[in-house]
Amino acid sequence: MLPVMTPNTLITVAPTGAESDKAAVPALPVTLAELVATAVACRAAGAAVIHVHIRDDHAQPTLDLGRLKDTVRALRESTDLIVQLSTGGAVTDSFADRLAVLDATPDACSLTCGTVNFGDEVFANPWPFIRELYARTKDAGVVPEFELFDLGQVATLHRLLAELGPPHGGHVHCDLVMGVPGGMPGTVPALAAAVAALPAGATWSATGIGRTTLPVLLGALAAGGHLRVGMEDTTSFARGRPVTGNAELVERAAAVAGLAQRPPMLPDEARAFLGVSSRN
Ligand code: KMH
Ligand code: ZN
Repeated sequence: MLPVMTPNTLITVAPTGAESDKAAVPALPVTLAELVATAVACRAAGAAVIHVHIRDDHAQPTLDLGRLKDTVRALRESTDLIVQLSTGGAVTDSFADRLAVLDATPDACSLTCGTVNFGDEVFANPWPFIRELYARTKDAGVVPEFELFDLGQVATLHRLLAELGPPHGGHVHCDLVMGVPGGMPGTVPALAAAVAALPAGATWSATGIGRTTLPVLLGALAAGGHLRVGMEDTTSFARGRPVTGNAELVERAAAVAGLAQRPPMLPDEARAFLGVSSRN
């Protein structure tokens, strides 16, 4: 029997997030210029997708539509990365604003499949919102990435696909977000349980928050999965050593993927893999 070929590694960078404070984390990219510079560096280091949250003039998270459109345009002008906008935003964002993110016409978007405790907060994703957002991704021709913070969210993903059918592009790709206080832990048993429960044919990435970053990265590669890294998920490179920039997290992920004989996918390869149409 021929060995099963495991594809090259899709690396997504999540450079900013909505939670870290610029004053506490000076290397966090919060302006458009900082985001573009980060995107260019991360593309050179091996990223194929960028998961984008933006900030306002005071470095606070925002879903301002004009800024989102400017961001999508600037990222497309300066890189060939797949631009994935966050529809999760910050825990304080309204459902209406989160739905309107699609009007910025990204290539892809995140789509979280359930409500989860999020530290002392709640990241709210009730079923009617999930359903509406998914329906709109199909209408808008935006490829969703299903964000799964817990095992129960995998069940909701099955329900979504059963009721509304496959996503735009036809391929189901998930991201396991592990180690959020309130979600599934960033451990190999939790990773294995979540992967075993995914829909047939789905592919997946994983990211571990904070100190679970490295165990999740190593476990995901060993299990044939893909990687998300970035300062949205960790601001420490090693114990006592802050991250100096997103590119070093991508470089490390690319190096380990290379050691695993699964080097990083280029953006064009990632477009074909995820069902994202090419730009021209
Ligand atoms: N900032 C979190 C509340 C996403 O981007 O879709 C939600 C989040 C998920 O980061
Ligand atoms: Zn996010």
